[in-house]
Amino acid sequence: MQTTMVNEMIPLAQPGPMTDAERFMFECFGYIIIEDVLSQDEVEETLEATKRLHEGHPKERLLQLGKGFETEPAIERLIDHPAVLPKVRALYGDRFVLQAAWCTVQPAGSQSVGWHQDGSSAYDFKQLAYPVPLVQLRASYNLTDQSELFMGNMMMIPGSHRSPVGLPNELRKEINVSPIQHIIQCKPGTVLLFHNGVWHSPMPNNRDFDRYNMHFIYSPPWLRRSDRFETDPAFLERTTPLRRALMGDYERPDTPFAGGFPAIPFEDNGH
Ligand SMILES: O=C(O)CCC(=O)C(=O)O
Repeated sequence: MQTTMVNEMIPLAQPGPMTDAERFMFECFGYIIIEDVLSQDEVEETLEATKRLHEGHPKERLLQLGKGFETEPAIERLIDHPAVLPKVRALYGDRFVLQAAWCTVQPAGSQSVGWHQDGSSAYDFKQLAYPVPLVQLRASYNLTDQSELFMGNMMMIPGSHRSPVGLPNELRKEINVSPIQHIIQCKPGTVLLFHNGVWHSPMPNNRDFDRYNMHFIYSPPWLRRSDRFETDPAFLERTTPLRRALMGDYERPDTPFAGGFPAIPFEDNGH
């Protein structure tokens, strides 16, 4: 190879509010990476919770289980994590909901390579507009070591959320699809925040331990939730006002002039 580049182009961001430079990176790449969001103790506690959720479920291929926050406090705490939520708010403004929370395992010695953009196969988000709008913003918490290749790492194609053409069909089950792809190598406790339009895939997990990621997907309030029809009333009753609002269980979400959408009680909103 004759061409070289001086840096590895990792879109690193700091925990907390989105800086202008981070916003620029997000808009260019479609994703940013926030390191050290969870301490080792928090990673362990969350990992235990995710393993409990998957108990009794088959461990053959990638499996995603929703709404674990209803029963697992360690998962619930991540819904409005201060390292991440301000960035979600920077991208959406003050009205958004948790559309889904997927607790995802890529079992030891398994692979589910499949490059895709997030969205709905029933009505593809690409049909809405070009470039595909931000309607599912995913905060993906890595709970197991993914610092080397073939640990179930997320693979991403930076900037692909702006591509008017899709990744060719014949490449979608391949690991290496483009010289511009990135493979995220990161420690547990790192968060990847990405736009639904970015082409991505899990890398195979060739290790002898299961890979767990906890994905939180934030959306505009009118997008139908995908991990639940409604939130458990007992959870709504006992959780915090902010988390309750983020569940989006509005009584009449479709009243005119946004009347059905009560303001989300962010701390700095005077609530
Ligand atoms: O957890 C993973 O490895 C990938 C999940 C994913 O790509 C998705 O749910 O769209």
